[in-house]
Amino acid sequence: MTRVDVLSIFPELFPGPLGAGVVGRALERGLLSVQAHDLRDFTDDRHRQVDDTAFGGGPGMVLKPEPLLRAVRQFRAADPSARVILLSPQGRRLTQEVVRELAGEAHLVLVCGRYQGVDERAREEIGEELSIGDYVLSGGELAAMVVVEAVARLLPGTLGSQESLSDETFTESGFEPPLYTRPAVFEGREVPEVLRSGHHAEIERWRREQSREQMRRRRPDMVRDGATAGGV
Ligand code: 4GX
Repeated sequence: MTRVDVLSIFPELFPGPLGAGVVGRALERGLLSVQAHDLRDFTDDRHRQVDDTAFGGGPGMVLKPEPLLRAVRQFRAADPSARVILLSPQGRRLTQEVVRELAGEAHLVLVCGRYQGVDERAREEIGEELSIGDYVLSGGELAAMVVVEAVARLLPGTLGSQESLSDETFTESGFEPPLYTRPAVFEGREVPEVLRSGHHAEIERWRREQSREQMRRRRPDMVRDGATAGGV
């Protein structure tokens, strides 16, 4: 993934937190570009209206199909290989496996809904939905940022890309082994001897055991005999 276009009624939220740290550096170095577009720029009425009430009644507003699809069609026409994804609690769950898949795409278009959701016809035409988890946000923008952050750290030249190239299955899953830095003794609590031994093979083995043990205890669903599930 080298290019991300985001469609939102709050484009000013970007780059936001993506401007700092590993992703911020990738943006600065031009390894990645994130461009936010204002959905209102794709309206054609005086009031630049992006939402309307729901047929059938009920509370809340719905994003109108015309501006959304005008934007999405324009992105697709400019780049037929662009992968267009709607952030939605009803989407496929984002896992590290999905993150790796998306890192292999050249161009993502992330569509951020607001309100009660988007018109079903727009949703159908977009075709792909992704959820960052089973909870309800008030808009797709933070979810889009989560996707970009997770994917960007796998891009060549970033820290996460080093990790994913190694076979450190457990650390890539987020189950870091216990980490220690100086001092060797803190308030009477010592750093495990093996880490100070200088025996790299033993250290590696200890770290794997620790990561696996933590995963077994806290996320047994991610452990399969000898391997890990959940996409890592
Ligand atoms: N993971 N939300 C989107 C509005 C909406 C609803 C349906 C499209 C279809 C969320 C999540 C999330 C709240 C973003 C509802 N847009 N997005 N918004 N969880 O909760 O991605």
